[in-house]
Amino acid sequence: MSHSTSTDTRLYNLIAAFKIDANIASVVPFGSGHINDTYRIKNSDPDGIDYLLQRINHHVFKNVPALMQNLLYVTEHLKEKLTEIPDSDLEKEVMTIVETRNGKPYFQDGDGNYWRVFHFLKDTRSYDQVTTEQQAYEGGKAFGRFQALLSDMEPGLIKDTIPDFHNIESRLAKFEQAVEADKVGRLHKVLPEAEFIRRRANEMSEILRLGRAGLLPLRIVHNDTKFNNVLLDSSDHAQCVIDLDTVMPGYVAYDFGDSIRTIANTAAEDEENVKLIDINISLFESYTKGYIKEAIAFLTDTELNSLLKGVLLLPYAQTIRFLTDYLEGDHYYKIHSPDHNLQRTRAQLALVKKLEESREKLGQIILDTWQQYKS
Ligand code: GN1
Ligand code: MG
Repeated sequence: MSHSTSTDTRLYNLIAAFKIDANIASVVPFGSGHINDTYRIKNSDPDGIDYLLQRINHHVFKNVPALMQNLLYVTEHLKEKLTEIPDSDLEKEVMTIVETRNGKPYFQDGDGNYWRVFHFLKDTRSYDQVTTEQQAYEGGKAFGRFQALLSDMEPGLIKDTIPDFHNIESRLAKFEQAVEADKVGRLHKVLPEAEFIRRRANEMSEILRLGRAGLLPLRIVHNDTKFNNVLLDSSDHAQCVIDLDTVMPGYVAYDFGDSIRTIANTAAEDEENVKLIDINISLFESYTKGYIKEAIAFLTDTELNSLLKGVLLLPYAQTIRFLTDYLEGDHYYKIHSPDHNLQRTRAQLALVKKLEESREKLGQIILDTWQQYKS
């Protein structure tokens, strides 16, 4: 194994634990995730396989063996389903997990950190923000199809990797605890934001109530459908859904809402100038078209009606999550400036306001799209 001297030899020792078939040219940090640390392992043979090495954040994902077992089940199921679809390319459309030399899907180092390796998907790209209708449409298709392919998976196989991940009542309770503790003395800076959150608490719990009443089915969903969790090929066609750590039972509206949070926003997730934050209706429409095209295979009427609720809920939940982390002293999300979580909070809050203003228009687009595919 040859490698550049500037690269941490610690990483090379880790890599040696995995069944990697490459002469390594370089190992460099990769991507913009807020939770795990990711590196790309480049093969010196341009035709050989490149790899993705990740340190799994075990403060966030407390049961890594269960998490990796989920990933094995999910990727196997996806591959099985795709073999039934003509022209599928399993290697390109589903993540491939590389096992360790001991046959395990992860490696634990001497410091207790957990590492895993995937095949790197070459000639793909991900975007933090959407710029074209085609990208939005492809994103919708990718997540709709992802849900459709998993819709016949045995839900009991999948363990909760983060319990109550999108449970808004539990998020609100944790937020109130953080307010109460005011551990780092930041509460006085965020009183209007706290008030904004409280005013909407009851309305935003509706998806949970519908679920409890048995009106919304729990399905295996992705739960982290930021647009940068879809890889597109060089001509901007969706190729693979990634970041499967939160694939767990949930409601389809969670995925729809979390996608719209990034896709229809005219600005970045953490935009400092909140005046730039608005809803791009045509990108919303394109995403909705792509999504319903695939999801119509399994979506119930109540689920269809829940999609708009998800559109409001997910940015609202994200506001709470960023603000809670800010109040607790920034232990969950990676931050790039001291008040980053406050900036993120305010940007997501501005997005909720804009979505509230457009809710009727957005609801109509969902219904019209559904009608078009039905007829
Ligand atoms: C985290 O790791 P990343 O950046 O894909 C978070 C999501 C949030 C997102 C906000 C496990 O996702 O839930 O929506 O940041 N993942 C986890 O950008 O908390
Ligand atoms: Mg991600």
